[in-house]
Amino acid sequence: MHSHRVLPILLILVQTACTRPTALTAELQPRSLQAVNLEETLSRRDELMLAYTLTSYDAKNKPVGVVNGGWGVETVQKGQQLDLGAGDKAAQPIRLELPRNGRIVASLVLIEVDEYGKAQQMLEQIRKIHNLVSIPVSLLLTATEVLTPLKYVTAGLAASGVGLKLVDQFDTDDLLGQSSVEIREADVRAKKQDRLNVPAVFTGRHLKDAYEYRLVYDVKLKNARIQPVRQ
Ligand SMILES: [Ca+2]
Ligand SMILES: [Ca+2]
Repeated sequence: MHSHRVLPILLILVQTACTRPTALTAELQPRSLQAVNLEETLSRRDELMLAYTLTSYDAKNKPVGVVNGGWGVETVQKGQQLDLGAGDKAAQPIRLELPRNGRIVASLVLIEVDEYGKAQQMLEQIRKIHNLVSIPVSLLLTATEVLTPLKYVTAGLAASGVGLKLVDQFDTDDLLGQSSVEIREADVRAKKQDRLNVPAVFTGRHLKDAYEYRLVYDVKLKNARIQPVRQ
């Protein structure tokens, strides 16, 4: 007869143990962009877009989630400084849960657009999938070789269903720079670090022009309450 009284209490205990009340969520936010020197000096303006991706891996190093964001197309002149964190030129942040004992890779690419229509088409597609979590295509993201930030971004967009023909547009001519940073859950907990500020300098040559862009982005870690899944 005693077992009837014990059972409900046991059930509650089991439920509590299974439901993790909070989990760490990583948020990627582009902060600022400075056009120190343009890629296209003759026209005196560059048309820019950013594509960025968060990719998460579980404790077994299996890719488990991916989200994408995009910004642009914006025309800039030499010396111009853009605030990407707020205002009418702001870039929208993307968020993804950091798996327990796993990691997240934040990746960004800066593109100088030559085919405006194609770039707009691509950004429209990215806007539709903004912040939607997709299951990554494991094959593309579990390679043993070191992946470039560009590969993370294109794999992320492909996983989210953005047309590969559009993704192919990121040819090397247009790519001004790429940057990645990795956040390991164990490190975050150990150091109690909640924000990573990443300055990236992109330099290179295109024909006779030497360009230089300075991009700052950050990855904030937040405790997010995870809703238990209702059965
Ligand atoms: Ca160009
Ligand atoms: Ca251009």
